[in-house]
Amino acid sequence: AEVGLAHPHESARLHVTGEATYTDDIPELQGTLHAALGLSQQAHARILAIDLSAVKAAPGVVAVFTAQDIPGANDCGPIIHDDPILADGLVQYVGQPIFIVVATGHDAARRAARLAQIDYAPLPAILSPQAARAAQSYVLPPMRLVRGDPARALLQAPHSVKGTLEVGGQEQFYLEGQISYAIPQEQDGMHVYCSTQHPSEMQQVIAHALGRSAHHVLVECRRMGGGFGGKESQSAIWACAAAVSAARLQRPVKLRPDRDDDMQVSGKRHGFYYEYEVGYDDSGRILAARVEMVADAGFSADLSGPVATRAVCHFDNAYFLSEVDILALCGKTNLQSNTAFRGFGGPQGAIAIEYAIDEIARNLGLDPLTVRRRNFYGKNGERNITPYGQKVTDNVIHALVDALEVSSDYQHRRQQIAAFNQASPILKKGLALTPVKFGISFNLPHLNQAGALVHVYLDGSVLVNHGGTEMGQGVNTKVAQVVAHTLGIPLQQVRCTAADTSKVANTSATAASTGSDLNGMAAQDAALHIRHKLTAVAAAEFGVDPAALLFADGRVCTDRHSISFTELVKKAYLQRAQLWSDGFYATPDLHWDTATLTGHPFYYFAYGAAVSEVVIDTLTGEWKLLRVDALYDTGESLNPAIDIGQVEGGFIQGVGWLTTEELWWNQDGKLMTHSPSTYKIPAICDCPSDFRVALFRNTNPAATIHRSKASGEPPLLLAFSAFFAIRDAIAAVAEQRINPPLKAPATSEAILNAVQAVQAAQILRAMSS
Ligand code: MTE
Ligand code: LUZ
Ligand code: MOS
Repeated sequence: AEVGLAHPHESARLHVTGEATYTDDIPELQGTLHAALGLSQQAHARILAIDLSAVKAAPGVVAVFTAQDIPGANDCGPIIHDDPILADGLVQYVGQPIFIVVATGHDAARRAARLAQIDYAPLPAILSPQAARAAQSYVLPPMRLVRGDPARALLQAPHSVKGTLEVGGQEQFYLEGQISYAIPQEQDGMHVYCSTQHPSEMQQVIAHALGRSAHHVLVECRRMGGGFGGKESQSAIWACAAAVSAARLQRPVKLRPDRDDDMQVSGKRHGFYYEYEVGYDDSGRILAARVEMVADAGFSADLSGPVATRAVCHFDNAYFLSEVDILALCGKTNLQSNTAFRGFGGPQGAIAIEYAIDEIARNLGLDPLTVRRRNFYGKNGERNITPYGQKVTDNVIHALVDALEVSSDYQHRRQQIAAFNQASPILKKGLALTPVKFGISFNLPHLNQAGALVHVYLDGSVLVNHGGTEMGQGVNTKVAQVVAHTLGIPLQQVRCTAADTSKVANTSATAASTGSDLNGMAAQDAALHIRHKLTAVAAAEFGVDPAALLFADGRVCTDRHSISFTELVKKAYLQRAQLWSDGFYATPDLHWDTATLTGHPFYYFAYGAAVSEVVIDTLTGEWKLLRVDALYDTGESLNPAIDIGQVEGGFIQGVGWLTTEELWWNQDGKLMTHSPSTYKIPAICDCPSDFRVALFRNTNPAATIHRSKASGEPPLLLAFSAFFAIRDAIAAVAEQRINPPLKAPATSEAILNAVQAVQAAQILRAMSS
């Protein structure tokens, strides 16, 4: 049995020795040229004139291309076609590419790109989701989901909380930046090595930009040094620019932006602004909820539609909301076009209800864990319909949270922290347990499909190609385990190759945490076809019923016969049996009505919970994460080592989003935090020294690959516990129950502001009483 074992990642050795080949490590062909992009210096302006003479005259420059030089369509948008490759007459954000410069060397191209003289006529710029809402500036129509009579229920509720919340965006900060290397082939062919989560879409947009057919374009990706959603659609601009240059010059062209350009050009997680109102009873049970969420979509639609849909479908998180009114708006701003980032709107949807629940608990003087529990989806088939109409039939949140409460020693530590805070005027500790329920499947049903190709060679070795891309998350390891298991051979006998559009066609992005679910199933399907052929050969050979055959440990046996897998393969070949096969999978039972925002968008839910303990310094706003206990539901894990890594990584990435990672644009709309010197992702010193991650033992009632569950995105939401632990610590500065007005990211500055706001509110209350 190769599935369920903690095998190391197939590239683990290569990652740590530095031998793993990323796109930039592919040996360059002779004659390779290097491109850089010339970027807009204005947030919103008409381009009056472009003078590129100094760029063209710069040392090493071979060519300069503008929008007019694109042979096909000047468009690389994933769904709505409002994303030009190069700005044509109008710029819509600081950093928008206007021209491509191609030179003999990487540095020469970068230096030359700075020399353009561009005359702009500035237009008014919208730089925040609130400003977009005020101006009614949207990239897509509003989405609204209403169930019951929330307005009446809000009026009738004995209590309510009402407020606003701001949650910032997040840069994906993949360690390997965006990169494409385009190599022209004979007869209009174009081979593009691209660091992308979505080779098929890159193939399509490149063909479109070149005015050629998809069969002319081959996109290949062996691995990414991280994607995190940032290479789902946002790899397109680089892929198209490299391919257009290569096609025009008939020479290989590589485009590898430096980090500053990467961050200025590409979209990030959507920041959100919320207005919420939640009615509740004396026990803390929610009676009605209303929220208006404004996403900062940036200048174009990109994936904002599905992101907003996922936000709508995750506002409930783990809670039953009977009367609810959710309005999601995609604000059009003059900023980078925001895009996929781990969680894909789910974290932004769920944090709003958690924020309100935290306030309800404080208002009632209850432990937030008590209020959370009172609102969970029902255990026994009651209170189990989501606002979008899908029934929650696999709920494990009660058992999971009960287990975590005990294993984390929650109640005892709650008392210890209260005692600590009593005795400590400056340092305050906080504790929070937060749950996660996350829907697994692309919320657009048709994307939930995958293909695979499995070859068995005559020496018994197996080569697998599938529609997924490897970004460090371990999809190749898991898929290889599935194939090895199906054929009953050791994992070392199976190898996965690079994602390649010429092997599996029309793949979906490796996204929505579905990579192993979908491609594991497709590869299993292919391997089963081959196993059936081998079964027929062995059954005839042994003169037994095919059902009596067992494939295990590299052999095919009955209780009286045995042949090695490799011997059997040779026999099958001599009998002219097909020893390779394709495989396909489409997730069953999914439907979604975009008009009413209802249906059955998710095949199943993944659950988890985490407890974080923090200490803050109320004089400086500095803080530290002291201990984290996380429990995550991976069903029958395909690979517990990889899944624990996903939980740890997702958690810490979520902590970065909610604490240190602050995107900051100046008043002209220029992103000033465009490198690691100013944009602070978590480092090892930000990780809790006591970090306990466990997998919740469980089986997936949905018929997923070996009853496993996805682990890519949902653990990011476990970081809510760190944010609410900080809020808990801030609240401890006041004797009364005051809700700290904490925004995300809760930087030290934001923490200090909230501490002072609570102190001021306390003084006011003392004066008025
Ligand atoms: N883990 C690593 N190491 N690197 C990544 O880029 N991306 C995340 C998650 N885990 C990512 C990662 C995101 S956004 C998604 S959608 C899933 O992995 C995609 O892979 P999967 O569907 O195979 O889990
Ligand atoms: N839906 C989703 C999507 O849930 N996750 C995604 O990554 C995605 N990407 C494109 C379109 N819909
Ligand atoms: Mo992940 S945001 O779905 O690439």
